[in-house]
Amino acid sequence: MLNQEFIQKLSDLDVSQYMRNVSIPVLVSMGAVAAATIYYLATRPKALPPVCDLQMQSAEVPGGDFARRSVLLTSDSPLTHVYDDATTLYEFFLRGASVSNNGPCLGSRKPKQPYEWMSYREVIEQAENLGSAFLHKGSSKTADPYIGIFSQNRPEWTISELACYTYSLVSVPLYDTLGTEAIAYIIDKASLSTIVCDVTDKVNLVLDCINDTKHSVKTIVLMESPGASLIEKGQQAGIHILSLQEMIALGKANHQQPQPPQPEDMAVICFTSGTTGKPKGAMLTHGNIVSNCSSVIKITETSCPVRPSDVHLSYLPLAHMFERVVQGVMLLHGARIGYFQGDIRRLSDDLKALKPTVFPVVPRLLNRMYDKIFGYANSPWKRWLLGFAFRRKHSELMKGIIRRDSIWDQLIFHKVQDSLGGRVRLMITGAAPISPVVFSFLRVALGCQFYEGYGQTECTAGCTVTLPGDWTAGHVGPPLPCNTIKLVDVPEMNYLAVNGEGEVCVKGANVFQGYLNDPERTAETIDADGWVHTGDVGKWLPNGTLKIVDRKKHIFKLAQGEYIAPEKIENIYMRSDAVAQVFVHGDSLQACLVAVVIPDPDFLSDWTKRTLGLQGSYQELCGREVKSAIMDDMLRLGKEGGLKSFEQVKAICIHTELFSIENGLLTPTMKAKRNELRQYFRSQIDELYAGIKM
Ligand SMILES: *[C@@H]1O[C@H](CO)[C@@H](O)[C@H](O)[C@H]1NC(C)=O
Ligand SMILES: *[C@@H]1O[C@H](CO)[C@@H](O)[C@H](O)[C@H]1NC(C)=O
Ligand SMILES: CC(=O)N[C@@H]1CO[C@H](CO)[C@H](O)[C@@H]1O
Repeated sequence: MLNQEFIQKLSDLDVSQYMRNVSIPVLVSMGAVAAATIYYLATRPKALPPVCDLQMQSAEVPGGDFARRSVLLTSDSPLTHVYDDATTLYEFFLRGASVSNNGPCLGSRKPKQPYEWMSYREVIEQAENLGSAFLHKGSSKTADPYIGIFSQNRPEWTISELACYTYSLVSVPLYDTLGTEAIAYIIDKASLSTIVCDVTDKVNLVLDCINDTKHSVKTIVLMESPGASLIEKGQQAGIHILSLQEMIALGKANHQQPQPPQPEDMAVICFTSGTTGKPKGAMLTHGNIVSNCSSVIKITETSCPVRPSDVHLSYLPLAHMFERVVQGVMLLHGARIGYFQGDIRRLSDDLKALKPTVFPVVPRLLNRMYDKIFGYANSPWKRWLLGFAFRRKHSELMKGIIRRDSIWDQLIFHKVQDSLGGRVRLMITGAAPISPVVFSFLRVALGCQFYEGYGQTECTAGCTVTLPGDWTAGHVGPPLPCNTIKLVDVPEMNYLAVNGEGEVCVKGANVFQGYLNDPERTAETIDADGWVHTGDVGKWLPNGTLKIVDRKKHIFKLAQGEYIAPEKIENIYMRSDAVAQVFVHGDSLQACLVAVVIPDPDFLSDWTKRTLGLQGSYQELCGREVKSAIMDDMLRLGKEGGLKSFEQVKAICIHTELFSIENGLLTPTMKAKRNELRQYFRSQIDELYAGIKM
């Protein structure tokens, strides 16, 4: 759900300065390094205590299918909520208002201005008015509960969402990377009658989607003032277009008492698109989302409790459950949510203005930070120093010490910490796997509690998360307290539950209610006993944590009978600075693998200058001479990453257009559409194989 452009722009965070200012003169000799080490050892603070015995982080549930649960639970029944007065997202806001004593709730800023805040009460009041207007326009819990929200993250998004919850209505996020066809499908599938949009372009997009005569849309609420021509265009399609302000005034004049939801009532229909077929609308209840939030709270309650003084920067798409859960945790505790300006290129400026304490991230952003830090450590001395500082702080981390005030922070890491505002104390990465090397390095460099979660929309974003105290990388932690996990045999890939390996299946309070009006695909995902089958292959580690090792679907046999999991190989090759994207291909008719490689437009010229002494434009460099150098680099990384020789590619070709959602080669969740890629590159692939045979 994170669109391509968005993710690419994440790389524009102002990390370029990190290494330029390393105070080299301070550390002119080894003697100084030794002195610094002694100072650092002398000032070392206390360790953070682990939440449980780290040697056994999950427990087997009786029943014979080797399912496991969190050891933070005292019984086998999953956690549903933490606070008795907060069992729905509506109650989350009320509790936030009370524990913060009506403190600041949602904030936004204009360019170069400080953040301006709305209090909890103001948010709740606006939401009541907006929700009353939804009812006035004909929405109701029983007859017409779905409200579309089609907007970037901003306070009005959250107000619209709360307006739904206040009257037991259901929010249905839309996002533009879905494409018009999918949006039209969703509007129809959910029979949306009201859609809240942030800008005129999105209203036009909706109007384009539904321009046949039969459609469900009656009202479009625009967060800005609609122009006369837009209103007229709406009228022609039988749709009333009005501004959010007008809508709120309408609700104020027709105010209704809140009709709060129950935990088992629907809260969100979260549409996700798979690698094939139409989008699927996962139905999530208040109870689902509350249970997931509660797990996060349970896990961090001693090590890093969220308080009203905490601040979260909202920039990851709200259409994604990951961000929604983080927001829920903040609101419940009366903390503040500041929104980015809507332009990811200004994120670094927003970070400095807001100084968040909680910062959720995605691996792509972390990879870029890591690459840039090392990219600017451009002399052997700086690299050595960076490595040395990392090892010192890492050994401290392994003893449970997390801090930002060591000599290494003052000399080296403070730049990267300052680029996030300097106050971040809690980070979570999710949505995709992160390399252990990058994760460990940034944990050390950022000096805050930094967790990795794993999961999918069908279990409200998460089903495992790493625990406080376990600062090792290379696993995704034990099951959340709100769900159990079992691994199910995948015999064709030789993964067996008795060996602690198999397809990850999840059951618990966070598991969704099925896909909206889609019993067939619901049955494919959630079995009769309530287990969601994720398609990921996992392995239990001896200390009860889960490691994701494979994917069930994308696997094939080479001609000689060896199984290949191409995504694993691609993830390894992608660590090359020169490589932005790679598609590894093979099939059972071939004895070896080939790949299509897209060199990295941002990094290729640096890389060729460094490794080959070559300069030139991207297009020039992508000519023949870089190909073999890139392939050598990939093979080197493959070897380091433990690939067997048949898992290494035998030939590659260079392509210069990134795979994207727009050109149909990626899903809106940024996963490769392997069938499409195979067809698209058919002739290149055939040529590569022909070249190998000769
Ligand atoms: C509907 O949209 C299509 C494509 O956007 C356009 O070609 C067509 O003229 C539109 N029809 C109406 C009735 O507006
Ligand atoms: C848990 O086990 C894995 C694999 O054996 C290991 O890498 C990791 O360090 C362990 N975690 C802890 C906290 O010991
Ligand atoms: C935190 C969150 O986003 N919610 C999910 C629910 O549970 C885990 C815990 O964090 C997943 O990462 C997701 O983390």
